[in-house]
Amino acid sequence: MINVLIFGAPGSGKGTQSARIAQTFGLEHISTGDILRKEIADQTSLGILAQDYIKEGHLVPDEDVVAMLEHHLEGKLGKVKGFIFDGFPRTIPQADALKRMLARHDCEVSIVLDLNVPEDELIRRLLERGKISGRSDDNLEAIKSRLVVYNNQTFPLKEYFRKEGTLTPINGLGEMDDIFASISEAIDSVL
Ligand code: B4P
Repeated sequence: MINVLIFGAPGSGKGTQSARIAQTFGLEHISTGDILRKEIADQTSLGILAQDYIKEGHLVPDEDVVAMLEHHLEGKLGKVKGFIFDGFPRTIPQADALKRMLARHDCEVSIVLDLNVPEDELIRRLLERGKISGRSDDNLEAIKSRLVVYNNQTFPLKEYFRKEGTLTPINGLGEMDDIFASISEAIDSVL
């Protein structure tokens, strides 16, 4: 199995590139943001819990996101070609949990794509999307909070994956096709 993690700040292009990676490499796309938004739309108990965290730009508690992910992977681990994990893990406890889940099926993280984009461009992209997305967190206040949360809780994962030897920096600035070409080259190198 090949397990690709895409890592980057809000607005770095994780969702956009993950969809193409899934299609080109035949991987299952797991976006914890999309799953949570679906739970909110369906007003499940998880959705009701998650909606205020997301609106404020905070992370949903680790135990809830890990349980949700375990549920989504159930029956698939070891049976599909691989996964592209988009927006998970976002904290060190989540990274440890993913490692344990994969290890139970003799799998591991193959590569971590680290999309780098300057902060002013992240804000520009998210405000632009906010004009049409209807997302509760695509407004300036929530975006600023998401960036603080990213810097405090998610950024330390770079060092975690650097130590594991899987972190692969990708320039996330520029044309989407050019970024995808760099990503494809990186994934090809671990296939
Ligand atoms: P996500 O849905 O993961 O949202 P995000 O990090 O803000 O990134 P997103 O995928 O939307 O943006 P992208 O980089 O694709 O999470 C939302 C919330 O859910 C979190 O804040 C948190 O509350 C919760 N959550 C999710 N996962 C969690 C977890 N594991 N633990 C706890 N809580 C969790 O960029 C998108 C924009 O940039 C698009 O408009 C796109 O068109 C544009 N773009 C992309 N590439 C571009 C390029 N090259 N040039 C110009 N624009 C580009």
